Amino acid sequence: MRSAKDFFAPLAVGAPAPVREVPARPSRMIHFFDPSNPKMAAKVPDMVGTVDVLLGNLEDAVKAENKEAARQGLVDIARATDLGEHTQLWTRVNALDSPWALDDLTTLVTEIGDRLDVVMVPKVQGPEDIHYVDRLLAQLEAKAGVQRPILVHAILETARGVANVEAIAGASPRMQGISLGPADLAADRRMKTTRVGGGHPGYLVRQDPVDGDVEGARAVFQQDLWHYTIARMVDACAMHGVFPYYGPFGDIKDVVACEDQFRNAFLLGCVGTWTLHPVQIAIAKKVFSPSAEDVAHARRVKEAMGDGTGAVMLDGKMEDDASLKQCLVILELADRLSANDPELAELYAP
Ligand code: 1VU
Ligand code: MG
Repeated sequence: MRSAKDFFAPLAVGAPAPVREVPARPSRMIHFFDPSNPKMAAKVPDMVGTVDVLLGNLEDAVKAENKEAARQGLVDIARATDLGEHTQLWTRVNALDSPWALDDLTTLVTEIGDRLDVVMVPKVQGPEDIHYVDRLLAQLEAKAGVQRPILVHAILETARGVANVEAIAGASPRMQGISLGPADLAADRRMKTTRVGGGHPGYLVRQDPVDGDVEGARAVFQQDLWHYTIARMVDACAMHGVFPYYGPFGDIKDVVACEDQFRNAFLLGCVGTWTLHPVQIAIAKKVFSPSAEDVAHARRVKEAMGDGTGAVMLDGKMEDDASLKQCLVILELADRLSANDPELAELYAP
């Protein structure tokens, strides 16, 4: 076990000092693109400023024969694209047990380490995976003269990863966040779904029989397959001061269910989601930006609560310091988003 005193010391001579707090930059949508796909790559410059995060994906969804082209494509895009002030550049490298991960990390950090904000690591099983990446990144940062530490984001997509989620979240000061990876997780758990995220019509609760008539009409309520994992991930992230995210929603055409899934995650504490197709970007922006009504209500509660202690009645409801704290979460988020987005600043204006 590392001493607490050493936790914030660089892991290689010449590497930048670790961050003490994860920068709370907006990351409502982590937009995936395949840097080896010329059509997608061509769209990247126009997406700057319209998404919070552009993520050059090197892992699953990139064909094995395109792995090297994707890696080089990301280097070229990072060098050629002005990302402005408000769009971050992330990557998802290949799994640590794959033949590509070492070259992914080595090439990206030495070639474009100063442009990369976050490295997403798939299929993280436990803190040992983060420790490995932590040390390697420090060595590469030192070699390349990178001035600020590259942060690490873990995907929660194995049963062992879920069992270790608290240890993963606290494994390194580099930890930026964790995303739910429902598709690989479902396979690893031997769930009997065949989808990428979202619900399942078979996972339900049925109303009790009316007057004992089991054949009669009874309402069914579809349940959320992901509630347990998201809630557990949110707690682990909150405990360690890192950010939780929903992951992929594969039914691109079902924009309604996509919005529902994103909103469930938002309400439970997630700060953002992956977007796999351009159509999901506006959904993520809408869901992960608080509504004007919630912001106005939060402001009213703050005003009514004065010094923040005691209890008051507002519209027939009791408000106290606990509801005030929830309102402050909304107001802090609204302020952060408004700083980057004049449209939201206007929407949220008192
Ligand atoms: O109009 P054009 O032909 O010029 O362009 C197409 C298409 O190329 C483009 N487009 C995208 N541009 C930027 N980023 C994207 N992610 C993106 N996706 C598509 O938009 C135009 C319209 O596209 P489309 O509606 O015809 O869609 P396609 O059939 O071309 O592509 C659909 C898929 C889903 C295949 C594509 O969006 C995609 O590959 N998305 C990323 C998938 C991904 O990253 N998967 C890995 C994360 S999920 C995971 O790991 C667990 C399952
Ligand atoms: Mg996966």
